[in-house]
Amino acid sequence: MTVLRVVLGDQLSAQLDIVATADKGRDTFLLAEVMTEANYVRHHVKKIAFLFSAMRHFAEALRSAGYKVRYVTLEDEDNSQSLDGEILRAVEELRPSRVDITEPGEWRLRERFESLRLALSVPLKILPDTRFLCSHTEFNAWADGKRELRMEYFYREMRRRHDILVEPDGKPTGSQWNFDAANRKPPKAGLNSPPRLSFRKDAITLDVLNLVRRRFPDHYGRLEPFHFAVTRRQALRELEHFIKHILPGFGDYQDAMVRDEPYLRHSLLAAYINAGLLYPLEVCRQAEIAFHSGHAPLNSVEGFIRQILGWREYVRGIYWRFMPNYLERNALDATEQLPWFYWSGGTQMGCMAQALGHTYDHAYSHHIQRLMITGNFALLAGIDPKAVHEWYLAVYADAYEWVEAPNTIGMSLFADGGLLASKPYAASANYIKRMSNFCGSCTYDPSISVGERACPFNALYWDFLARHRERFSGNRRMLYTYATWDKMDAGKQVALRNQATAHLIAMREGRL
Ligand code: FAD
Ligand code: DLZ
Ligand code: SF4
Repeated sequence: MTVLRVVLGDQLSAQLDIVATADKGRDTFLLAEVMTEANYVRHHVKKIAFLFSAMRHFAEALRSAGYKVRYVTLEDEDNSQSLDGEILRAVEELRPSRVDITEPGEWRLRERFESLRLALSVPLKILPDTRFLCSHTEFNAWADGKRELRMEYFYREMRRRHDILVEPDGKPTGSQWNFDAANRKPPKAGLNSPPRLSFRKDAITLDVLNLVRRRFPDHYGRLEPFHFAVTRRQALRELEHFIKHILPGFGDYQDAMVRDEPYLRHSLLAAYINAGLLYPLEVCRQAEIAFHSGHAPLNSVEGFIRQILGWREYVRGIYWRFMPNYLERNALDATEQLPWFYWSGGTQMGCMAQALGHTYDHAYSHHIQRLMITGNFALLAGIDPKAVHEWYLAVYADAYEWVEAPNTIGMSLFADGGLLASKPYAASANYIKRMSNFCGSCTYDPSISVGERACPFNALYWDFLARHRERFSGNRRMLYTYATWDKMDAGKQVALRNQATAHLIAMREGRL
């Protein structure tokens, strides 16, 4: 039996069964660069370049290991420019007895492959994606019958199941499951990003950069400098660098934001884990070893592992459990158009300009900037969740719908009505002022709520709470906030709400 083995751009993992069970003599791998994947959203040019270069390097690695590979480049004359088109074409030309594919990370593609079955003359087998540490069945078994799903309890079970930071008696290492309280320090003076690795561009990457420059001139983002790892070996060096030099300080300043410092103590590993160059379990194990060897403190290691073993697996579970209608959710009836400054970066709001600038330049901004700056603004301003979702999916090198959509629609915008988060991540300028040094050089003043120099986050925050009073005032975690609102005199409340309307008008007119 000869098998056509399809590998998608975010499945570049030799440990997957699609590779591990291949027959070198008989089977052929298919990898295809196609326009339908490259432009179903206006992907950041760095993301396209990273994936195409990583795909080409992965194909080379397979060839050097003795496998047959059919690699279709974007500019190949006969390229049908869709994944199903390329599978059909390969089946026609190579006449395999079966097509195997690892399940895709997005609902959209799974549907396409289900339809493709009908068009194919040979069977199509969809293999599970075993890189994840919780299968669909395991997630559903955990979630079934629960009134409320919360990441924290899922995470504890994952720690036990994979025996990570768990003592022989089943108790958590350090006697606590979660050290988050220690990980919310505001930035200290001079906090900056330690030096990061930058990888030499070889001929493959240079070719890809030229291709992207030529074929995606109207896509979002700055292409160069381009410093991404594009092979597993390079990604492993990035992991080693992180564990050795950065992980020890990961926890303390996890939530801090600093002007012109996009990375701080974050790992930058999501793009590599999501594309398959690193395995989530090996990343967690390396972090755990760093704790046991005394190299990194527990608040950093536990905090880091929680993001991967907890959040990453949890959001994937939520995505597949609640798709396809998850993308349609709009529990807060948010209908504002996405302001143009999300793409252009042209806003006077200093914090937004910083987060948007990092995003444009690096196809990256760290979690708190995504959640508490760009996400928070979209939440407060009532921007249409679908438009926000499409933006996040396009602009980050690590963005794939299975992970991006729950983070955006659920965590950030509360558009899923609280499926993912127990309360909205809504914050006024107070939070941003405390956790960053952005406000010092801003046109707006974080301590002013009404008037010309009023920071938009203030009135928009109170207006958001007032607008959604019915939904949130009974939430135990928001009682104090509503009590503060209720204590304000009526004149101040009206002034704040009028100011919020003025901010929204300025936003629509591109003056914010
Ligand atoms: P670190 O801060 O170093 O964290 C370590 C690792 O933990 C990450 O590499 C990632 O694999 C994992 N992780 C951390 N937080 C999360 C989370 N909330 N969900 C899932 N995994 C997590 N992450 C993506 O991988 N792709 C996305 O498209 C994406 N979109 C997001 C959109 C919004 C609105 C928000 C608020 C968050 C989003 N995240 C997304 C989660 C998180 O912001 C990124 O994983 C993280 O910023 C990537 O940078 P890093 O590798 O330096 O992460
Ligand atoms: C994101 C992406 C891009 C930009 N291009 C390709 C491509 O040309 N070929 C391919 O196989 N995959 C690509 N991808 C990744 C897919 O979109 C990804 O497999 C789905 O988003 C599912 O996670
Ligand atoms: Fe952002 Fe407001 Fe601070 Fe300016 S003053 S940086 S808009 S929080």
